[in-house]
Amino acid sequence: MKETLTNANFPQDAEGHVYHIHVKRGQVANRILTVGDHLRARAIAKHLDHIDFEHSSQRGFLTITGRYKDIPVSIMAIGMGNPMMDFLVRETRAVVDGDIAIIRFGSCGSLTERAPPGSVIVPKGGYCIRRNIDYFCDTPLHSGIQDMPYLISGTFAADPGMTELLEQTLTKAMAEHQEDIKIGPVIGGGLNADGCSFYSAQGRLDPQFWDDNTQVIDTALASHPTTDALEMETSMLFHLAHCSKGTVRAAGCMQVFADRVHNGFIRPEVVAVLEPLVGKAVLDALVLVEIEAMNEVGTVWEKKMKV
Ligand code: R1P
Ligand code: URA
Repeated sequence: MKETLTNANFPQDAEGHVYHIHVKRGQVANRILTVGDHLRARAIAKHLDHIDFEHSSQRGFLTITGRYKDIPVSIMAIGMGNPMMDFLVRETRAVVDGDIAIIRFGSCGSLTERAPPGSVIVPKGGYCIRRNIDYFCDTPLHSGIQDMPYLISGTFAADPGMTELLEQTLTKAMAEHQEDIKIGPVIGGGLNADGCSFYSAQGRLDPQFWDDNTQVIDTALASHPTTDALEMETSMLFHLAHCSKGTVRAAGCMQVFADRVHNGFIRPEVVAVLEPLVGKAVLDALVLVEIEAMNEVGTVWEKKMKV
């Protein structure tokens, strides 16, 4: 940590940089495309008209801000897991004026034959699967849930309008794709599940650990039979948007990497075709979202008058 921070409740430095993402007002746009992987973020940033700002924080958050089709957007890589999404949503909320539209573009495991590796899932909502620490601890504090190794939450809806736009731009991009490598289809209308772990909470068996997770996917599907995707951040994004008092709108899509039905995995040459195409389609959807952009005076994307 290099800067002097004030306010233990919401630490910021003297210039207004937030603690972990290390951006200040005017460096993040009202439209945000977020991914887990830094290389994915940099590859998508190649589609921008130009880049006005780039910063990689000490805590591993990458922010790239510029314009796409002349509209200010930020592409932000956050790493993996629910807490990273919490940092993203809260710290960007603190430095952006007005409403925010966030689309996450991740990778996932698929629970449906309809979405093999190479396809893209656009969930209409999501929920969380959490390892129940009380089940595994020496002396449980809570009665009633101590015999459940995993807790399945209720659902949070994605923004319906943004989700529809995303499905449209993705479907169009897939239809226009003509290379030999087969990708698609786009699968919408189902749910995403965020596991709190890539391993135990997503039902991966690991003999090195006590996990009691052979039933976790079936248990989740019993409550949420339309679950298509398993990953780690998108449901948290929907949850935080739901709790943002109406100021954050969110949608998400994920490229299917892991086939959890037949136990397969996507090949690198398919990712090489799929990822840039989906990234561009997400940008196309993001700039169509109707949202009032903040006053650009003093921002990194401010258009300077030629003198
Ligand atoms: C696990 O491999 C990671 O991949 C998925 C999961 O949500 C988790 O973050 O998304 P990203 O590819 O965006 O990181
Ligand atoms: N990301 C996940 O979280 N799970 C998978 O199975 C694949 C990608």
